[in-house]
Amino acid sequence: MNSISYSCFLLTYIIPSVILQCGTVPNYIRTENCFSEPECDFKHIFVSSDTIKLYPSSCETVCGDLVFDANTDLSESELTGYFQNLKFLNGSLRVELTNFKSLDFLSSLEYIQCADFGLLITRNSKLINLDVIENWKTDASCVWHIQENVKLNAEVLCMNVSSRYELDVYGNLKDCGCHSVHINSLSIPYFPKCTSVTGGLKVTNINNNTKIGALTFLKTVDGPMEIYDTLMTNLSCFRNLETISGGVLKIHDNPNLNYLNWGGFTKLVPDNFTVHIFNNHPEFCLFAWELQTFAEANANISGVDAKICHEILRRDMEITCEANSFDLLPSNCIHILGDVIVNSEAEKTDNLWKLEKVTNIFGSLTIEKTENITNLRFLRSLERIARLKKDHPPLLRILSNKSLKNVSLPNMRNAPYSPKHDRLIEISGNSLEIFKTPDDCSIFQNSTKSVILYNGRNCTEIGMPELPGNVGLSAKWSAVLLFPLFSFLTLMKK
Ligand SMILES: *[C@@H]1O[C@H](CO)[C@@H](O)[C@H](O)[C@H]1NC(C)=O
Ligand SMILES: *[C@@H]1O[C@H](CO)[C@@H](O)[C@H](O)[C@H]1NC(C)=O
Ligand SMILES: *[C@@H]1O[C@H](CO)[C@@H](O)[C@H](O)[C@H]1NC(C)=O
Ligand SMILES: *[C@@H]1O[C@H](CO)[C@@H](O)[C@H](O)[C@H]1NC(C)=O
Ligand SMILES: *[C@@H]1O[C@H](CO)[C@@H](O)[C@H](O)[C@H]1NC(C)=O
Ligand SMILES: *[C@@H]1O[C@H](CO)[C@@H](O)[C@H](O)[C@H]1NC(C)=O
Ligand SMILES: *[C@@H]1O[C@H](CO)[C@@H](O)[C@H](O)[C@H]1NC(C)=O
Ligand SMILES: *[C@@H]1O[C@H](CO)[C@@H](O)[C@H](O)[C@H]1NC(C)=O
Ligand SMILES: *[C@@H]1O[C@H](CO)[C@@H](O)[C@H](O)[C@H]1NC(C)=O
Ligand SMILES: *[C@@H]1O[C@H](CO)[C@@H](O)[C@H](O)[C@H]1NC(C)=O
Ligand SMILES: CC(=O)N[C@H]1CO[C@H](CO)[C@@H](O)[C@@H]1O
Repeated sequence: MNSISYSCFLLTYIIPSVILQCGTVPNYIRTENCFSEPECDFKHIFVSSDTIKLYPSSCETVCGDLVFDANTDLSESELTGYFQNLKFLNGSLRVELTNFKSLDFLSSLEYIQCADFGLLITRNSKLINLDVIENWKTDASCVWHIQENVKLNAEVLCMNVSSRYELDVYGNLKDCGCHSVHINSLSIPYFPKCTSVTGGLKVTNINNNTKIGALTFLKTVDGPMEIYDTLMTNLSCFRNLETISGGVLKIHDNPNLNYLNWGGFTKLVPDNFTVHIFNNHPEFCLFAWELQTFAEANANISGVDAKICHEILRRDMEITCEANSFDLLPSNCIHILGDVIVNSEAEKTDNLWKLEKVTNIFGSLTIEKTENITNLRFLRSLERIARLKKDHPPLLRILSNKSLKNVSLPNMRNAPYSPKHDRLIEISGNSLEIFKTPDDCSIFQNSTKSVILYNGRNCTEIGMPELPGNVGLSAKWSAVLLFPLFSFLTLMKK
């Protein structure tokens, strides 16, 4: 529902008669995709003893909107006769402020298109039975608003309908409880203090005065989680959240949102989790440990639009350093923000040991043109390399080293992790042979869960003769072309 029609509903709550002037209840306009006979149109929208005579009661498909409200001066049994043939309503349905006990007079209805002002059943003070709507279908985009029907127990309905349609249910005798929770500034006062939510959680239309304390009790969310169209500046209300197991996390269109700032947040499941974060505050940033959480879950972050926040001290007190020259790098870094380059200058400083405790690099790691390094023991604690930038060469590159022969990284648990999700490790142009057989390469590839690009070829191609059209071809050609040039230069020197 858009905000204009929303305010219209609010107005109608206060002064029911305003509905007649309310700009969002349209004059009858035949919806474009309504193809029934014109005699099956209902142009009057408001159902009452005056308009019902014009209702096409013999039609199975009716084009038009139906509103039952305080001015509907017909009983349920009177209405049954008129609506017994109605199967397809290509329009919207609103039932508000009526005295109906049930909507059984619409029991042959199967489909509501739900255009314009949606499906809304609110403030019907006598309504106790809505069984009939469990058989209804609507367009997938339709939100089912069922609110403030003080005698209605909507619990079963929540269970049955929520897997198929989005529900906005609150203020009834019983609501959805902790199942399929849809929170906005109107519904949050009714939200029980759930520690766990099933069937997904949506948070929307929260302004900066809304009291959202009830959300701080949440520890687990099972089902997709989405936070959008709010004015929140951070999501610290979710500071006790520990696990999201719905496969999807979407945070978008929150113009003031700068941070997630999710303290206890530790786990995303299952393995193929997808995270979307976009259209928030232009300076929106993730803390490195939040990116680490996504990396540990190997979540797909191709839809994440964010920077890394500059943080001084992590919540877990682990020391985070900015990438710097090896002379200036502190000696006790556990995490490094930025690109780390190990080359012959770095080698000369004799300070590579400063990397020995580093577990995470939030940036990239390049080991290139070193002279005397034979192995990567100085990276023995490294667990992962992760970054948020979308375009970049492989995050881990081992290029043109002279004495390097063993690239073992015993603690690397994640493939290089970025929105590209290509998991590439590039190992090229080193003087010594690093992988002698496809198996040597596969062992490294499997232990790092990555994809190895070794001198332009994949693991299985190692040792195979090069065929025209292979990936290795360009390497071969450049070798052929460079070799005479190289010998020429060496000759010149002589
Ligand atoms: C009613 O709407 C549905 C979905 O938009 C469409 O498939 C169907 O053809 C429409 N029926 C009529 C009679 O226009
Ligand atoms: C709704 O749920 C009840 C109880 O679980 C079940 O008996 C009923 O068949 C369900 N209705 C639909 C339409 O799924
Ligand atoms: C709410 O947010 C708006 C900006 O979106 C801001 O102008 C206003 O001062 C904020 N109000 C409060 C109470 O923080
Ligand atoms: C997070 O937002 C709350 C209001 O929801 C505010 O009181 C708090 O100061 C904010 N914290 C940060 C770190 O911005
Ligand atoms: C990935 O997610 C889809 C649903 O989005 C699910 O059907 C599938 O089983 C999941 N695959 C794995 C390997 O977890
Ligand atoms: C990641 O998610 C996007 C959709 O957001 C999808 O297009 C892409 O294929 C996914 N990538 C992987 C590796 O699953
Ligand atoms: C490599 O070792 C040689 C011989 O010990 C030394 O001359 C050279 O400076 C070293 N290179 C680097 C980059 O440390
Ligand atoms: C490489 O070094 C690791 C220990 O750092 C060792 O376990 C492994 O056997 C070495 N690999 C080769 C091929 O020498
Ligand atoms: C690497 O993993 C693949 C797939 O899981 C497996 O088929 C292969 O045997 C493994 N290779 C080695 C050398 O462990
Ligand atoms: C390796 O490359 C060859 C040739 O490009 C290709 O046929 C093969 O499927 C690749 N293997 C893997 C594991 O990607
Ligand atoms: C610093 C150094 O010696 N780098 C060498 C590393 O290996 C490549 C390829 O064998 C050489 O071209 C570099 O000169």
